[in-house]
Amino acid sequence: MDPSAPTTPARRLTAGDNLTTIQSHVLAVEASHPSQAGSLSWILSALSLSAKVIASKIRRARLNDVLGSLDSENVQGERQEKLDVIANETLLRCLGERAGVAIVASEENEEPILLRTNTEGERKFIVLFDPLDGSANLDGCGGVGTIFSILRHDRRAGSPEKAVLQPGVQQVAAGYVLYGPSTVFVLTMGHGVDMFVLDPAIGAFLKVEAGLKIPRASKSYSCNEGNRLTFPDGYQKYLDWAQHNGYSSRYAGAMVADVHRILLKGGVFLYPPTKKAPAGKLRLMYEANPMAMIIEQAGGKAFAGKDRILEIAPEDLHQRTSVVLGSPAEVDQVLAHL
Ligand code: P6P
Repeated sequence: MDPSAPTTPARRLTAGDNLTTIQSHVLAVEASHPSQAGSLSWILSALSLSAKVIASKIRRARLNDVLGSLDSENVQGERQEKLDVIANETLLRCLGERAGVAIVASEENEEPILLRTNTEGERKFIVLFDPLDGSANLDGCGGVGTIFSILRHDRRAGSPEKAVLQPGVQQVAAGYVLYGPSTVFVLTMGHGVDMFVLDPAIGAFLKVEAGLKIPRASKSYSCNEGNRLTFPDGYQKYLDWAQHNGYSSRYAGAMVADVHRILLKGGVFLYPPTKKAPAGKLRLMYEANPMAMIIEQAGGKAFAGKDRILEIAPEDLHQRTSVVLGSPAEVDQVLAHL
């Protein structure tokens, strides 16, 4: 026997060795759905790269003095955090280098940005995103996230402003990144919901959950009760009912953190109309629609009042909506009071 031979046999990879990255997952999905073949993998790779860069910036923000807000406001009239701008620029740069992206649209930019036009028959996409959702939580080291929505680009739609205005049912993929105790990437390509966690040791997102399903029911609701007195009556009646029926309340103040908890544990997230935001606060195109696709793909429901969010016909890139989403039984309870 060769004396230089290892004394113990190389450990064989077992099924427990998790080596499914986002890239290999996306290629597998595209292989089993030829209609999507070869189109999304480069775009999702750009989103994965952006998430790693943003996660790195967030984790060292206080050390590198990039916490805190700027004197500027975004198109929403909201104070911008330094990391809002950094996250936005990271996504614009990573997506801008992908030939499959025709248009990008961001919460931080007034207008959509036309990157390239598609030739006849060529498949290109529109990527909309909220680069750093819940960024007001950063100073307190709370959960923040990136939310994205991917639509097909139909060059016959005319201007970028018109091309982006598609209902949520037209999304070909959607998801979010939660920068929490770990960095979690949750993705749907229309065939279920899968979850990946960043392994910083190798710099890859590895699949940890496949085909996530939201619990059918759970006695937990999530809303900013500081606005309760300005909610329409039906929502106030629901909160009375929930509190008389032993429901718990959890609210992180960042949609990604609240929705992720509900996706895994069940419950219902509500952002009703308020006096300050009579149409609701959350943005339809790059917050409500992607989250609604994720929740519905996981077996949940997502409504704006009595309307299914994914069927709302958008009129403006930055239009707002109310949101009730989560476990089907819990969403039904809210709707029954409206
Ligand atoms: P409020 C963050 O600003 C955000 O857009 C969502 O992430 C979050 O769910 C909501 O607004 C929080 O709003 O009024 O409760 O602070």
